[in-house]
Amino acid sequence: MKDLSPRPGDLEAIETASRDEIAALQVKRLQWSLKHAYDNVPFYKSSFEAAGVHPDDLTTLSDLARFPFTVKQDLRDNYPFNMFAVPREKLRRVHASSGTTGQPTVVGYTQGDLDVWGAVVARSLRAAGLRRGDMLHNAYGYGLFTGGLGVHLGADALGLSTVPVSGGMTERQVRLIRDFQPKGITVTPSYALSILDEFNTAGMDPRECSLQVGIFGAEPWTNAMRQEIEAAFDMHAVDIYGLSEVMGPGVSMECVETKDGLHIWEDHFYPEIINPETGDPVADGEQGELVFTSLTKEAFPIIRYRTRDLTRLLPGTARAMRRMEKVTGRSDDMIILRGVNVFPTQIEEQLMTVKGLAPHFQIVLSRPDRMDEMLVQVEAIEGFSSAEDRAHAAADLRGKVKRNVGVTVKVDVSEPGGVARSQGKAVRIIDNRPKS
Ligand code: DLL
Repeated sequence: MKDLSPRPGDLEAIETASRDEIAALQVKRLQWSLKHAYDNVPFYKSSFEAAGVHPDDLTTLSDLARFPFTVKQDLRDNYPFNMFAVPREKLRRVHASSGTTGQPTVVGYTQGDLDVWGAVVARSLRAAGLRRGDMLHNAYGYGLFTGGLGVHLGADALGLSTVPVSGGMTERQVRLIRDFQPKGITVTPSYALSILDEFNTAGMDPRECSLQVGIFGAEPWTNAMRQEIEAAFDMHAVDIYGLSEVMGPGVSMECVETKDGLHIWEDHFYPEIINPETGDPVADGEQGELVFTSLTKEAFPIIRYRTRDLTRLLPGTARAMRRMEKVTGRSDDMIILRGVNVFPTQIEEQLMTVKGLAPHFQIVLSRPDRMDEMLVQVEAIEGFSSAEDRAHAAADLRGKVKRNVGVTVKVDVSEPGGVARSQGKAVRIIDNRPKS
């Protein structure tokens, strides 16, 4: 793999600032953001008042813990535009969640917000090793989802040659990578695996392609998956994180030279980790739920937003700003199977160590006999798909999940191609349990 580390002069001043400088900037920006939200969004005025706090009460970073949380339901209750702090005409962009699980949530951006978003995504792409003039194949979906257009903004700000291919039409993805020779690809890790399959189907060696770095996010993925993708493509694989409510992609980013968790762009997004049960902040280094407060957003300030993503905060390494550990899962995705907490990423980790299995998987939950059951659907790779090989792989995976995750599961190994493919965010859990 090529060395993509930054050269002297590549970084912005804030990326090497002292903790004191960062904290001073955060206090100033938090004061602005709390006041902006309170003065312009009736929801925040009433939620602050109900909690007995006023924006003037914040004089140090720890005062933030006195302010109330914001949760997804608050955004739904204020559908579509009541969370905005600027008149509708000041919006230059609106994005929204797909709304498949209820009322969609809507977010908005002023021109100033789009400029900041472009700047943090540009910083993220640079942390991945891309530089002005490089070509980027952007396979995140374009549309209401923030992935495609968010990355595109940052790629423009950095000065990349962007191919806005979006998700889907996998054959064409491979053809364009072959013909255009991009240096980087932005895509969900699960869709990257579909693209990888397509390389093999087309009889092309992915290790021979031009890609030097893949920038993967929008869904959880493991370090085991990183190794698999890096080996298959002979390229770096780095993690990008974000969520629409806070901005979109580019809230935090892993640096290609260290690959040790994601640096949070703390000059724009203030992170906290809380105990999800009590809501109390926990110390850096401790696991819990990630909470964000926006520091500079104009159209859609967000105060103490509970992401439901589970991680912990770690000190900065390649950059001054703190890191968050790779997100292992969302509290929403946690399966409680006979008293044991299981995340899909734990199944992924085990699956990657079983010979003869492809990295695609889905988990089907059912309750045949008042007891929950988990079926892991996986598939064999070519050359390992005889009935005997598949039975062997199933037993191996079952044993590993039992020993290392602590739960008994059923495993179904299908022929190659048997598991549904993702073109964006993978659907990992199919819940067929009766709704209680
Ligand atoms: O997924 C934004 C994004 C686009 C991030 C492209 C990175 C790349 P939402 O659709 O609002 O926004 O979904 C946000 O996706 O709360 C996490 O649960 C999950 N997520 C995003 N990035 C990662 C990641 C975009 N790197 C939700 N690792 C978040 C694990 C991630 N989970």
